[in-house]
Amino acid sequence: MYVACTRDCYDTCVFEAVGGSIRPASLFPTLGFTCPRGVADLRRADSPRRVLRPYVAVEEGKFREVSWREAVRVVVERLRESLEARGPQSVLHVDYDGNQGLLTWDFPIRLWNALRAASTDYSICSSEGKKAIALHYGTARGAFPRDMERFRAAVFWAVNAATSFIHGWGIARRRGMRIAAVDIAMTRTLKHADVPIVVRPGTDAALALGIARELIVRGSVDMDFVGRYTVGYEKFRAHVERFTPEYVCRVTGLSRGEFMRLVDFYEEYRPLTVIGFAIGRTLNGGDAARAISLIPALLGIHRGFYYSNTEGLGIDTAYLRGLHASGPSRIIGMGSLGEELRRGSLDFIYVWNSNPLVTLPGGNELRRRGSAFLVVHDPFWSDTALVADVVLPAPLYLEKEDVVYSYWHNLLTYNRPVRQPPGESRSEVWVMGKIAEALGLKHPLIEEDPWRAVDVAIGGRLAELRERGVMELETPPHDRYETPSGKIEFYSTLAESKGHPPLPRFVEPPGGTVLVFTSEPLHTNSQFAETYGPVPPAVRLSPADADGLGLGEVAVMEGSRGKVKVKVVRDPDVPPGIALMEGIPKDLDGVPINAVVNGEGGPYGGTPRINYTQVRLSPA
Ligand SMILES: Nc1nc2c(c(=O)[nH]1)N[C@H]1C(S)=C(S)[C@@H](COP(=O)(O)OP(=O)(O)OC[C@H]3O[C@@H](n4cnc5c(=O)[nH]c(N)nc54)[C@H](O)[C@@H]3O)O[C@H]1N2
Ligand SMILES: Nc1nc2c(c(=O)[nH]1)N[C@H]1C(S)=C(S)[C@@H](COP(=O)(O)OP(=O)(O)OC[C@H]3O[C@@H](n4cnc5c(=O)[nH]c(N)nc54)[C@H](O)[C@@H]3O)O[C@H]1N2
Ligand code: SF4
Ligand SMILES: [Mo]
Repeated sequence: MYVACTRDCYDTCVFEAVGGSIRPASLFPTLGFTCPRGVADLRRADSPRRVLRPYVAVEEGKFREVSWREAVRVVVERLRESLEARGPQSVLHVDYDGNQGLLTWDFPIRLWNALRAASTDYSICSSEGKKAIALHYGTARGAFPRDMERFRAAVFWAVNAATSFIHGWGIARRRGMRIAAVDIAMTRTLKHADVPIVVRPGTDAALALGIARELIVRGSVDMDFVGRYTVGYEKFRAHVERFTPEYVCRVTGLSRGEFMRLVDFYEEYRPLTVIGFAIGRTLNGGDAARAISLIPALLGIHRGFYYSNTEGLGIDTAYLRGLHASGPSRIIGMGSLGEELRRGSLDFIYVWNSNPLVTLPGGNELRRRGSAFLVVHDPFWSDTALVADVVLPAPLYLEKEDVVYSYWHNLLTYNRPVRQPPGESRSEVWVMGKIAEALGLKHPLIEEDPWRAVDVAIGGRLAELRERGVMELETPPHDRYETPSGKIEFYSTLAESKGHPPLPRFVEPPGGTVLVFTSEPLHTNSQFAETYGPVPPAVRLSPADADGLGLGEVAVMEGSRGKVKVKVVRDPDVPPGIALMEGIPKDLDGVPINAVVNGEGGPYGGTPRINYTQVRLSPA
């Protein structure tokens, strides 16, 4: 029996389950190893921080245990009131990738779409880069893990793969691939790279366009490939003209030697470029993703990048979410939940599979939400659950049946429970059914059997998957491009028709001290505090900056939204002008760091510019 980890993670490890225990499968690409979270999963399931029963708040932070019947009654009474008094636009569902299962995340969205409730734009993580790359390639799908065998080198660009993507990293290392890595600080990933490149935040678009120009100047472009598989090359060539090595080095902070080493690396090894989701969360981030993704096209490599492969799996998540039949009445940017709460436009908020109070810019406003009613369905007492009006217990991925895909590899897994759901925890589909029933909601989206919907979404292969436990999905040919021209569009006609610049652009960042985030090995986003303790609220600064600002061990960090109090770590691996944080901590007073983080969305997919938050640090 197999179980796949459902966390929001590139790797989607597949485990073999034997007699109530799990071990990482020796299947490619899990390769028999996993991360510190995967190792702790079974132990964590028995944590005292689990929500075991439904609760209704009696006052803030104090809860009364209730039956499911009572909890559903309270939820539905309030939901009906909101719908009747202020319409479905006042009802918001906030859900993300806490569990990537089709029945845990996608299918329950149907309830809210059937009601025409407001939805978020799902922009927090990867949508900026996904939409940006699709402007040139039709979709963002790139190389699958098996394709790594075609490459003898890799560039890890804006991805702390040694920490956040251990199997992609592991395959590159085990295969002895040459490695280049581009980041804003000397991360663990860069320390292990043959060619480590440290740039200033938000300048990657200039670097990528400069690499393109230099490859063109050197005559290293595969003109046969360009002729057969691309359009718009001449316009691109003219566009990159201004990205001279001098200009690129000035804005990125690289020496000429470093810049040329990276160009040499591309020219000599024709590497796979792994583009991290983090790129979409900075200034010029969508444009950087566009420009980086076009480098392999110059070198004659079909889809020589990896960003997100979801669109290459043929899974119809829109169908599961019911978007063919009904949809949200309005969409709220994930970076502007705080503003929305302050405007008082929301009356009822239903959260599952995410912990917005900690993970969304301005999400801490959920603590001061006025009369808005908050319901949270989660396996743990998350920070959002702790301030909710109703808390509902959810089973973990090890405790329910589901179908799980990956945004990196092409294995589809049928998860069966390895252990009993504790207490009275009930699945998302079950809760959705109860709410619909109590509302008296009759809608074809609700009436369709969930497993039938899954079967439709995965192309009628559910019976086969059930039998096999795990199966490899077929992936589309690399040289098929879903653009209007059917080719890679250096000059994007899709961008033009959407009013975006047809060629990737670059605007010089303003500078100042920039708060940037990098992932951390013991937590997945806000999860695992109950197992490994809270994420330390430490900001890493260059010793020169810390001394220059006269900082002691604790500093006040102020952004445009407010202030937080953090620990100061002097770290020679961090360049001046950067405040680097590992993970998504709360500050020394328990205020989420996201209280000061930039919520402004990027132009293509709306992803908040979390990694370009201008801050001021002062002694506490
Ligand atoms: N251990 C662990 N693994 C995880 C997660 C976790 O929390 N913990 N989270 C999962 C999730 S949801 C995601 S989205 C991914 C995130 O994983 P990654 O895609 O690796 O993203 P981050 O770790 O946020 O950032 C990667 C690197 O980008 C760098 N960076 C920031 N701004 C810039 C820039 O302007 N230019 C360049 N070149 N680099 C920049 C940061 O310094 C950081 O080291 O990892 C997943 N895997
Ligand atoms: N400052 C800053 N903020 C960031 C980031 C950053 O780098 N810096 N990264 C951003 C990124 S990339 C992402 S993806 C987001 C992630 O933001 P979230 O999606 O909020 O991330 P998680 O912390 O993983 O929270 C998932 C929640 O789902 C719950 N959960 C797990 N399994 C299940 C289940 O089976 N059922 C239900 N009902 N719930 C379940 C968990 O207990 C947890 O409370 O954070 C973003 N926020
Ligand atoms: S969090 Fe990622 S690396 Fe860890 S078990 Fe899950 S999929 Fe694997
Ligand atoms: Mo993410």
